[in-house]
Amino acid sequence: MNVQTVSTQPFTDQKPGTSGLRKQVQVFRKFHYLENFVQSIFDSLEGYQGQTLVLGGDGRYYNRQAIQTILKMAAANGWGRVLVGQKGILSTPAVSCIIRKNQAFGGIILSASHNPGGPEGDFGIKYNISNGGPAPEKVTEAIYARTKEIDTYKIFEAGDVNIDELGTFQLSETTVEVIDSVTDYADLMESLFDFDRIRQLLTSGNFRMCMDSMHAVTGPYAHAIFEQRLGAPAGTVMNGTPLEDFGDGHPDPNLVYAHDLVEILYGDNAPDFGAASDGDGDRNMILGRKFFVTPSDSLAVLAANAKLVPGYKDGLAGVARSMPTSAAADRVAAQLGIDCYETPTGWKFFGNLLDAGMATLCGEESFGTGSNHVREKDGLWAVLFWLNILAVRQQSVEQIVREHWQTYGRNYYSRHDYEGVESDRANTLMDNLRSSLSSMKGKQLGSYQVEYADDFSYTDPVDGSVSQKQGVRIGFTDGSRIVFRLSGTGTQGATLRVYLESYEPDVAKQNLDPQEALADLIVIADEVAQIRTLTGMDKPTVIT
Ligand code: VG1
Ligand code: CO
Repeated sequence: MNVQTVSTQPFTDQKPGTSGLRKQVQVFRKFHYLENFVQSIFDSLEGYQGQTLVLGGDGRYYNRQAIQTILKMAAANGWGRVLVGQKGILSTPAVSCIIRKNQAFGGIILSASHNPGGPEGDFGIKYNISNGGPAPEKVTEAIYARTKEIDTYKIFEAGDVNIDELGTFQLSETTVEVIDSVTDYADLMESLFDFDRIRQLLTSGNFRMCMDSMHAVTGPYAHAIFEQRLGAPAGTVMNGTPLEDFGDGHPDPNLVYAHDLVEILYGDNAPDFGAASDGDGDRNMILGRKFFVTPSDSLAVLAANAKLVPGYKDGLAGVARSMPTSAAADRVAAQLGIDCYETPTGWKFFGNLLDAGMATLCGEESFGTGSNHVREKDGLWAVLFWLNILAVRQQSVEQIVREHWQTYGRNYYSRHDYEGVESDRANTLMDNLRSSLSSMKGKQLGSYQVEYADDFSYTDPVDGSVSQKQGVRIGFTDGSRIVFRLSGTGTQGATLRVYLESYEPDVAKQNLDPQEALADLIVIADEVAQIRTLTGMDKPTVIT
């Protein structure tokens, strides 16, 4: 057998962040960099020999090369079978679906999600475990520990596998199956949603939608689901061909980066419904005609309407949201008489709750929503969920959200990002905040009184594991809140995220622009954290 054991030296910077290891492409191309990390994943696992690995990525630059390397390393390390998406394409939720369907041992997803791609952009690698979800912290810590000690990796010497055609190949003892990227996932969607009803809506002539795949991974999925299975007219999906540099775009589905879609939905003769998804297909943005649905509200609306959707008709066991996500879902949960869990940022914290049957729907303010159908957030799933609700309720997106606010009140919400802050300055800002926490309780800030101030710590109710320092929260007596944390997905400098939220039960006051409604809190956030002084920026780089 042609297995080579190659000597290598550890890199010191292979610590996985919120969602896998993300670095600039030029870092990943350093000699042995990718190999070291992949071998560290394998070395930290037990019992995978002879088992199945799922492999695919979002199609960004370096995806194809990385797949060839990983296939040969999987063969050298004794995996039994590797299922790889055709052309190397698999969305994050599709990987989760395929792991579960095939009882695979795990999966490797090549993506830096919403970060830009191309030779000058970013690349990333995530490991998912056998439940289909992101590796929990215990696993990522073990991988990181291994990256600091690794001295050899194993690779099978062979020519490249043709991943462009479906088929089965042998690499040493390992079977490589090139599988269709879309079918399993599309079948799962069809099992959850009322496709007949959605088809009626989309072909009725009275309803138009527009889906922006942002030149990223969901293109083939969206074409197959919306245009083929659901009969929407050709052209419904825009930017539907995955490109290595995402057409020079930033595949982050928000009002800033999904501007093509925003112009259409806010333009003349706008369609009824618009949606966008991110680089690896796990996030979504939902728009109505001239109307934006915040991700926090989206989760709450899905929860409140879940019984209208076949896959959820029996109701929800519970809901879960990440800490910075607004409390809109909590209000729905309270009304439904179910639990609402609050977890740290990152999908990996939902896995145990989903596995234990404690939560059915989960969501994050960062445009991520999902359910127990897989163990990842799922962009197209959220779009289909909305379409199913729209088809049943026969109302506009705006009507549905406004009625929701009438019933539950409105949680005004906004996130302010300060990108590219010098790391030292960002750390100083967080340290200062942390040391001021103990004296903050009871303080009057503007017209707000501090009810609590802490650094969020989470104890997983299933396995008891504790995750500390997950973000500084300042909560006020009227339910308003400011949260500060540093991003764990960036690759250059630091990104400070400031999350602002207030609650408005009065229908007459639910029509403000969130920046206006949150204006006082924005000023307070700057005062307590000295944002402008410490970052040297006078305004956020991105507001969502
Ligand atoms: C961001 C979001 C977080 C999300 C993560 C991965 O993390 O805030 O909610 O889970 O990205 O999403 P951070 O640490 O930068 O705030 V994705 O679509 O990049 O896999
Ligand atoms: Co993503």
